Amino acid sequence: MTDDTYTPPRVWKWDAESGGAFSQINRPIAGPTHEKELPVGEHPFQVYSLATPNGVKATIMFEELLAKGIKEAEYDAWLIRITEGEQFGSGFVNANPNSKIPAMMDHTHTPAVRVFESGSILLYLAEKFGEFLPTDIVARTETMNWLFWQMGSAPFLGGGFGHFYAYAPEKFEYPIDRYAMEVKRQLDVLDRHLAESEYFAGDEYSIADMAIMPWYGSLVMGMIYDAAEFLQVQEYKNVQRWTAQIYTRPAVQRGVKVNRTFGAPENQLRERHDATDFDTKTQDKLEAAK
Ligand SMILES: N[C@@H](CCC(=O)N[C@@H](CS)C(=O)NCC(=O)O)C(=O)O
Repeated sequence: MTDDTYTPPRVWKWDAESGGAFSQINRPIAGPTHEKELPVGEHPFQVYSLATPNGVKATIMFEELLAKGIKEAEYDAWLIRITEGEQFGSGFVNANPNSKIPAMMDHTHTPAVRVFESGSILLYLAEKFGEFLPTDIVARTETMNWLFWQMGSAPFLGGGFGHFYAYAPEKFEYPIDRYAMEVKRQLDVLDRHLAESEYFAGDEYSIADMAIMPWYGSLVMGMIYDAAEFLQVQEYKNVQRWTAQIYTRPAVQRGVKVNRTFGAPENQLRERHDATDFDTKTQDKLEAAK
């Protein structure tokens, strides 16, 4: 133990100046901070998101459905800048009372149905269109096992490891060590399963793969937290094989660009309202960056 260990007071108080990458938006209370309606485009589905690992699960699913020729899955994707507190606008809070991206409205119903939590969005669309969720009870259950595994496990990667390794204002050995151990254990869980199985639910690509790839695939590709060497991600050969297989799918390549505001300009499509946006608007970004 070091000299600067913390003794919690009897009652926790909100210190708005606590620092760290998200200190400006973190609050101990829910609900809206300001009035702001959400925009609504012309398509049946309206997505409100940002291209974080949670956000791209939804846009990957839409692009996969469209790639199958399902025109009814057309969508508008609007940008929600979470570092600017746009998730606390009244319209967004109506779509997701938890103020987290991604959120979605299905306007094929009157009134429109709200869908929040990335896992709920994936399941809703899979059931609505009868795709990427096996009907056989064994394969369907295995899909759900891994879908729910992702929802329960990724907070240890993002909120635990990622927060203390990359975002916290100071580095402390205890939390980094604890969460590095847990993330390596999780990677080993995935690696052992993928040694036996092509995809998470067997030989069919499913919503479980779409949920897990943006977190654990991005981690083993060194795309999040700059932690590839620290976690020795090259050891997880089966996760590497599966990631390469998924990441090269054209629909995945499109989905990860939607609502992206960071990284290479040619990979940023801030809003998506039409399939041709990928050709024109990302190209504009490339030109602007020259
Ligand atoms: N369990 C949620 C997690 C969503 C989530 O944590 N979203 C983050 C971005 S990756 C967010 O919106 N953060 C804004 C905030 O915390 O205020 C899901 O899977 O949809």
